[in-house]
Amino acid sequence: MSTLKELLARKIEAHRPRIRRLRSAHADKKVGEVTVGQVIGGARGLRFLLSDISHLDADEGVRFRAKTIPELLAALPKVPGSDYPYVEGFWHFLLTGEVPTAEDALEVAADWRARSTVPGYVHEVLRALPPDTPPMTLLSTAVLAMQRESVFARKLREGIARDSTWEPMLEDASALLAKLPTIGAAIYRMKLGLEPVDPEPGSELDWGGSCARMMGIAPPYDDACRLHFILHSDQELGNVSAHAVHLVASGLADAYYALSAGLDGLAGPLHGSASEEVLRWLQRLVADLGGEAPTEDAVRDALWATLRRGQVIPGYGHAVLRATDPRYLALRELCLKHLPDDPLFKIVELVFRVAPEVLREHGRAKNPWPNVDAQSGVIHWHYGVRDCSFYPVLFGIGRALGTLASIVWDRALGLPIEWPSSLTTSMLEQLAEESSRGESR
Ligand code: AMX
Repeated sequence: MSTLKELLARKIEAHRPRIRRLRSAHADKKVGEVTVGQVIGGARGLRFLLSDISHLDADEGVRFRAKTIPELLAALPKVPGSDYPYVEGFWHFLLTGEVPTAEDALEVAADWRARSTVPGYVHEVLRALPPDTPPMTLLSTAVLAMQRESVFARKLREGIARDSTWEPMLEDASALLAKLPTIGAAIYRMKLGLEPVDPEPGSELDWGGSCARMMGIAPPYDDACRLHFILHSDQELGNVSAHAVHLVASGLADAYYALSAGLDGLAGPLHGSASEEVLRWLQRLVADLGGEAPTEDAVRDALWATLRRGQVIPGYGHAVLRATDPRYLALRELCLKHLPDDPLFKIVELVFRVAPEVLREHGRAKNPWPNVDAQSGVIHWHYGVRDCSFYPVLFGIGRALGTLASIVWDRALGLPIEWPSSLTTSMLEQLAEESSRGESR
């Protein structure tokens, strides 16, 4: 057994009594109330999911295992020669809540490297799809195509004890994570007409660095990948992709089915493909300027023109956050270090200065501040990733970390199949009337 798995087994044993006690002694305690607005408003603010992997505060942003992003980046062991941590160490941290040593990170790195080769049939499946198939569809298809490899599904068929299901879930999660950069890079290369490659034999490169290299991009893009994957890993459990993974796995579907579903959820423009929309929006602005230097006034006009067309400003707003996304700020720091003079980054900075005030004046968005996607695409663009439709793939690779860690814990804690109740419109109207009558009495 690896030291990570041993540590995780101990953590799970220590955690199980807490859940058993909550179930047996406190199951009827109230967490909150549900309003009609929440039922028809996307369950916003409804606290009904359990996740110890990450938590999102409206003002402070995400905390991974109780650490803010700056705390996390400071605590995790760094890749030698880099200011950024091993994603492998982050995986250890997400699973166990304990800050790993460099040796712990290297143990995961060696495990993932050993399983990083993607079965040949996956490349054949991808090649069989029409050339205009979007990269996100290719990623989700590749993950689903590998479902036949699932150890979890096989163990279930063989009749594994419920308490032990987290072990094959961890096995599948590790096997999948090991291959995701290889798959992502293969999709990127395929769109450029290049053959897929495996990580270089004998290479000591970490997961993030290896993804950059397989895409054919030199350092410091390695750092951009490391940071990007960590920041996109999770954002509590209610967001579309994380919830989809958790929901599908709650029916005891394996990690391949669950992650593929989560990636499908991530593909929408209000969620994971907003970074792609941001890049398109910036390019349209540059084209409209026809060589003129961008100014605050030009950006303001472009923002208003977008809003007047009834469209959203991509990369701005958030379902939960009510402040600038700290993930945006972490990526901005990387931009200021590595690409301060990039023309698109300069426009992103202009948008940052103008958009909050425009959105406030527009008066619809509850949060006028930028989210992670306002900043991420410009980094990939700078390093030569010109196919914006590929950006959500990079988001998806990162999102796999948090969501797969979550479903390992879901099985460890024996969480049941999810089924919140629905109401009809008439029932809601009746409830609303009864409540109004009660208030006027
Ligand atoms: N530009 C213009 N209008 C916006 C807006 C934006 N960036 N953000 C929200 N609004 C509008 C909504 O469309 C809604 O309009 P309506 O009253 O006509 O229906 C109104 O403001 C209230 O919405 P909200 O409660 O503030 O947001 P929400 O929780 O419904 O949606 C989100 C959140 C992210 C989908 C929304 O802010 C949005 O569409 N942003 C742009 C797309 C984007 O950046 N998505 C990425 C989010 C992060 C991620 O998942 N990667």
